[in-house]
Amino acid sequence: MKQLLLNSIDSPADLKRLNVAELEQLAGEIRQFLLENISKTGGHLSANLGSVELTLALHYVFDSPKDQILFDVGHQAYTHKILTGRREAFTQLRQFEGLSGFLKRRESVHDVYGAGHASTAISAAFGFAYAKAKAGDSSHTVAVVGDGALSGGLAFEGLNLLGVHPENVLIVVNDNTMSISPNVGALSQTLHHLRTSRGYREFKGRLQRVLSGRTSRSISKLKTRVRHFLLPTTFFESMGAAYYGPIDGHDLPGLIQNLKKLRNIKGPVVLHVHTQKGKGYDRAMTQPDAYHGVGTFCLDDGVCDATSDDFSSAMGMKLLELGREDPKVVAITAAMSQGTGLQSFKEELPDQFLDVGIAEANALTAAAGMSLQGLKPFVAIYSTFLQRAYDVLLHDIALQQCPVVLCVDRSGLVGADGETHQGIYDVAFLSSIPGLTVMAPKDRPELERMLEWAKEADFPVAIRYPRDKAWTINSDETDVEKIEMLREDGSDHLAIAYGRTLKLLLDAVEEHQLRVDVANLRKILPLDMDELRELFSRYKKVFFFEETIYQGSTAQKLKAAFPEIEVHTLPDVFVEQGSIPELLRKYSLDAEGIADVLKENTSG
Ligand SMILES: Cc1ncc(C[n+]2csc(CCOP(=O)(O)OP(=O)(O)O)c2C)c(N)n1
Repeated sequence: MKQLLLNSIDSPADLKRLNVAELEQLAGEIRQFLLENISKTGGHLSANLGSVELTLALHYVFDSPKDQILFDVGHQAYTHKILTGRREAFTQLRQFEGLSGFLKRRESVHDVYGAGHASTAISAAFGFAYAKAKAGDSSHTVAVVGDGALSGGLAFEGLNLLGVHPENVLIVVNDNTMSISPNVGALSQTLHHLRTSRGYREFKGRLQRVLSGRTSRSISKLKTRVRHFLLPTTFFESMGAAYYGPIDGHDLPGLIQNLKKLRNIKGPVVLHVHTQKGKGYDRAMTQPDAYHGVGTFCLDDGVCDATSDDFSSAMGMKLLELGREDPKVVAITAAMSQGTGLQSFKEELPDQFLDVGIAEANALTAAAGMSLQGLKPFVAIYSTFLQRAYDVLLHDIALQQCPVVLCVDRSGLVGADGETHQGIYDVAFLSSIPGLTVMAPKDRPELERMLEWAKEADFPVAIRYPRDKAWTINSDETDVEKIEMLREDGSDHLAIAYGRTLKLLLDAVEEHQLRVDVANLRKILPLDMDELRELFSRYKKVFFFEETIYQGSTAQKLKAAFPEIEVHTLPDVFVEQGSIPELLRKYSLDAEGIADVLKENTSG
């Protein structure tokens, strides 16, 4: 398809010159554009295919950036990026120094609020509207929130706040029935009921006919009154917001008409929009979860099956084995069963599996309760999303010494998702929690042994592993709580690391034939200072490498205890997007960077 209209759209103002038929043509062109580009760069496919008309209608009716449109998570905002002057940057989507896959204030004045993590838009929109009301600014504030993001506690807190305030916020609930996997929870059932209730739809139709001709304000009031009389109050109404919908989120004229009507209603208003995730690409429509986030792929053939050789899958397979052997093992996810490798567990042992929705603190607190009743919960969670659960980890799990196991996936650099998703802070915040044991395997067999070991532990354990292929270094059987010597050839230099960095360190030593002894730290919390002191005392010089920010790092603790050692970490910054090798290169934590440090110190 030629992109005749799309090529003339460089800002929302260009959009406003089009009529509805042209907008519909543009929606088709945008879908084609998304498919062509995402298949070449990778990115979030299904959510973006599903939100094309909704985003067009929002930019058609509202006046961005004066009116502020906040997208929750931001992974579904590609059409917004296209319409706000960033079309040509899509060849560099999610690439190093390229266009972000999420919303970023630095990237455009139209990205009024940055995002990457879910469920923030309603609270943030309240904040915008509150401040604007104080300043006498009458522009509109819109929060676009998925049904999945609504399962997060922060979204409920936002609604709870908004419902008793007069601030004008339009919340557009983009309901496609999917989180990444099918959405879960009671609210998801409520949305389903609203979408499918025949009585309600017929009633709406009749009411619409009766009311045609009245002003939108009086329609709104009358509708709510009649609806309350005939039907149970919707969830949103009981939270103090006016509720409209559900409407078809691919019907541009309907969307435009409704948005125009609702933009002038005072107070919090919810517009429930029903969309289809993956719309316009058969494979994504039938498997929206497999096409949620994709790497590069061929449009004719679709994406290949997910890799089964990474650390996430290795964790999932081992946990499945433990779950088969012991019915007390429970696997818990916060809406990430695919990404954390729990899909097979979910299918084979559904009675031992729990998806709590995008609710990380809820996952950990529920696990705490289970563990005190004799179950053995394993919570598989990305490092970046564990940030949401810091308090409950400290207050519920560590303080009470609940024997919960945290499988901290994608710890370290994560690549193309960028700043919002890097797993480089967990060492720092986990270190500040007393009573927590944190392990980091060097390879797949060690991950499996740590999972076995953690299953028997009667205290909380976190096992952190990277987003990477699960390699095997050896099949060592020594105590996983002790430092492992991997190379000892009489050198007076020792290099020590853990996890991915250890693998890169070994690569560096082998590729450059460096004469350095190598040790695997394995247990990064609590550090056994006596063991370390004894080890370090045998060497003239010790180097420590770690893929995390410096503040709060193991490196910082080691440096404080042993000032003579040399440590290398990431700087204390928000690390940008790029492939993991590119980022490791930039920060000299790849095999080359490590080799440079060691060569400089060991030559001569
Ligand atoms: C706090 C947090 N946890 C998990 C995620 C991972 N995640 C990204 S998108 C998504 C699903 C969002 O579903 P929904 O809001 O319905 O949007 P859709 O993709 O269906 O359009 C999840 C779980 C996240 N971004 N933030």
